[in-house]
Amino acid sequence: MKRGLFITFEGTEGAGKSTHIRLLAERLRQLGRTVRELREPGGTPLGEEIRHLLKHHPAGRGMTPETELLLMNASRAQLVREVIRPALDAGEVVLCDRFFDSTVAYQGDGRGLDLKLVESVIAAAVGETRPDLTLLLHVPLSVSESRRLSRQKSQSAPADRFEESDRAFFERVERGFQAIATTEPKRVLVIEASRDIESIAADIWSHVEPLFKNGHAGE
Ligand code: Z5A
Repeated sequence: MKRGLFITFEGTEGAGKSTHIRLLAERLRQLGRTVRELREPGGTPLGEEIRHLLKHHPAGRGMTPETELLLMNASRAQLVREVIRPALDAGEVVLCDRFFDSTVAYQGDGRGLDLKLVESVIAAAVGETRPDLTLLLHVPLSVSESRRLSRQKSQSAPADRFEESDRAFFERVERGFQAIATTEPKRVLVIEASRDIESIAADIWSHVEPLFKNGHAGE
């Protein structure tokens, strides 16, 4: 069976995930690759509705961590089956803005849910569909906060339940991401993302290009 390449981008808010997915997708398309840009939660019509519930809907106020865990993974189960698996089977490159590592970091470390429970729900959502490579963009919390504030000033963004969390929550999330990188160094690469955009993009490309040269990604 032909198989594409599945790359996920992780990291705290404003770390640059969307920016670098866009730049990498452009570069790969120039080389003739078919690229899917996805985001989580979301990425399917159903998933986008779930995203709205999770982030913006007034009914989400008071959402329990368990509900949050299940909704994130309901969106993911749909995305994996409706989009990611067919795209990979067709030999495409799938770039996803967040995937299951975010659940471990946010619902596990951030919200304090039992990590075994978190992992079993993730397993039900993704089965054998796992990223080939995860790029964990790391910025200090102060950089994440200032990028968020400048975005809030420049756009009239709707209230976001996650952005209302306190600093201690984001510190736990960050520690969660670092623990994942330590546990899975082969899959998860930490990219220092407080540098200029061009240097980060070059760094990312230096990790992605060999995957194509080694014939890892078919099309
Ligand atoms: N969540 C969860 O709890 N559990 C899960 O399982 C999953 C998600 C999948 C999704 O929010 C929320 O869901 C998220 C975690 C939770 N909540 N939080 N917090 P989202 O998708 O709306 O938000 P995000 O993933 O955090 O994305 P973001 O805020 O848009 O950040 P980003 O994509 O990493 O950054 P960006 O948009 O590329 O850049 C942000 C700004 O910084 C922008 O103006 C850029 O031009 C600028 N930027 C980027 N790079 C640089 C550099 N290098 N220098 C200067 N400026 C830069």
